[in-house]
Amino acid sequence: MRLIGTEEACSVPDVAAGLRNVARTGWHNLDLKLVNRIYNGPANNPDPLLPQLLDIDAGRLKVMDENGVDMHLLSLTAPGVQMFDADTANALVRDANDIMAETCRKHPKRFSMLASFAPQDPKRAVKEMERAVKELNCNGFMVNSHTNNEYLDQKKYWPILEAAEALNRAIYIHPRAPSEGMMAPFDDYNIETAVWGYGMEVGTHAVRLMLGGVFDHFPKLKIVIGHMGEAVPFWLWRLDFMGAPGSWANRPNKRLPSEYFHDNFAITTSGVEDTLALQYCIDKIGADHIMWAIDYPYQPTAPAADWIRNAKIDPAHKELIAHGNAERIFHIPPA
Ligand code: 1WB
Ligand code: MN
Repeated sequence: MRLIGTEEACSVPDVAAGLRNVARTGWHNLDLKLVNRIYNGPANNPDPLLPQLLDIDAGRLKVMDENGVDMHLLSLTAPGVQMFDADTANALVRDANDIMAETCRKHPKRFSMLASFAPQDPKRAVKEMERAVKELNCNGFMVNSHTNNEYLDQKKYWPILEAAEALNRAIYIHPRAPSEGMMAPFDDYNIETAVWGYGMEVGTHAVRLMLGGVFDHFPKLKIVIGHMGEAVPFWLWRLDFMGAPGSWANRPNKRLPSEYFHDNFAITTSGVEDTLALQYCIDKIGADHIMWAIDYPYQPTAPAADWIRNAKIDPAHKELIAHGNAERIFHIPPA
């Protein structure tokens, strides 16, 4: 069974150096704890994640080979370029996309890529998105949730959504730590990252897109979220009850949240190796909307690969989740 991991993180030297500089500003931002640990460690004792993030060749291929993983859909790791000023972010994003594209060209059967863009300047973001599809042949886009505490439902970002729809490429919304307005109860418990805060952040982003009426304007726009749907599938019944058109929330959405979720979203399993949760998602949103992912290098490859191979689910569903849906949604040629 072909295995395509769809949320596999990487970095490039200039972005890592840029994050090291950001870590040294003393800016009070919830992502800085993680950025400090990974990018600003002592030179003689770097965080072990850093070399794994930077290796998009032999070392990574070895781990993939040892575990029967056919392909990584690469993406620039969180917080991407979203903590830099617009000019720095734009220069870095081109560099990162070029480097990812180079490794995809070198190993076309092993790597595919989600291109990044810098939402700080939507006009230039659209240019980079167009370049990434037309010149780099990217498979989709990656964005790390909020940018300067703003979400993509805000009108100034709609050109980005419009471009993704026109280019027929999905936007993967990966987590970063919750935005400033909801920092405090995550900060003191150190739960701003994958343990809890990431899911709250992206779940909120997804709800804002649905209730903001974004998909009424961009009906073909595809959004992908990880971590078994960041709890949104579990919440759909209540979202419909409380977030239906004309209901309490009184948002401009024309359809039910679950209708948007079905038509405009797909999820990945990244970091959630829980067969019961997977079966629930299959029953709730359909096996054709779910893709397998490891969350390399933040989670180990062996248990993620063993889990999907041995999961007691319908074998036809398993083929879709392991590779079929990724091939369709991310334009990856079948093996
Ligand atoms: C994730 C986890 C992503 C971690 C990360 O990017 C870090 C994830 C900075 O769950 O997608 C982490 O540190 O556990
Ligand atoms: Mn991840």
